[in-house]
Amino acid sequence: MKRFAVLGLGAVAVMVLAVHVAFAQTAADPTAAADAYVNAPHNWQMWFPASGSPMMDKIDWLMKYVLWWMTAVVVFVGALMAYVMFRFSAGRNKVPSHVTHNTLIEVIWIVIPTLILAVIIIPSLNLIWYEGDDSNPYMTVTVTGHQWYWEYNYQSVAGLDYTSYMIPDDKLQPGDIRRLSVDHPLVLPIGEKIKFDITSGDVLHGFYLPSLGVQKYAIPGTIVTSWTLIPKAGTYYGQCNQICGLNHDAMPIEIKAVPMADYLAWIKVAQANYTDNTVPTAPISSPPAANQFADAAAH
Ligand SMILES: [Cu+2]
Repeated sequence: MKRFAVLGLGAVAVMVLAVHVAFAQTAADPTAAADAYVNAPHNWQMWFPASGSPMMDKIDWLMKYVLWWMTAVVVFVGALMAYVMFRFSAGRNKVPSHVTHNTLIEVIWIVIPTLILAVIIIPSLNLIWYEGDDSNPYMTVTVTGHQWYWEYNYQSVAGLDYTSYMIPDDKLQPGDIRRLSVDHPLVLPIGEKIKFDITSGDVLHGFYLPSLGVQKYAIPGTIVTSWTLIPKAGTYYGQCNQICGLNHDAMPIEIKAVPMADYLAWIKVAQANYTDNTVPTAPISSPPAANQFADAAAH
């Protein structure tokens, strides 16, 4: 009997410990939900990355739509040229025609391309307007490019302004992605419109999020806006795509998109941990030169 009691107590203790560990983990990392889906480039990838936003859905659609029109035009013009080269070659067409005008055919070759341009320009303009409509966002983040890291300032959360550095190769942890993972990712709630005020603290940078369809210059002294809406919890990556100096390749963008409750929980953690992180005294990245030469030596 005594033995059973001891076993029972032991089982309860194990359960309590398990629950405690589970809660401790959730409490420690409110962005854990973003680990379930990782939208990152992979080897031999073709086409665009998997879409992570309605804007990217529309870009993807327009690209394929225009590609079909282009294919039709290339096939038609190619076939016409092949026919003309065969049928009217010097050997087969000894006495060339002197006809230089044909009103009907000239009207056709102006009207048809005009119609093709019209059916392309209408969805193109719609997409441009859609992309430019950053009205009524749930929140706005000021994104500042620096040589060579990003700074995220949450306008709706007083004091929440932190820097985001790439994790150097020698500090990668299991689960990190080389050259894409960062120390402090940009955390956003899913299903809400997020506006970006994009600027730079020094030179031109590029705020480029391929899977979300966002690509804007970060220009010193001015603010360029964009926006996104991420329906699915996950981790999304981007990179600076404007040559901005020695460590241009070392300023990736990592976004953790999590449910609203997790986002609100993360804000509390971030406010406690990220205070006064604007000017890092000891950035996690290796010094530029060492980082760069380490890379060169690895090849
Ligand atoms: Cu840059």
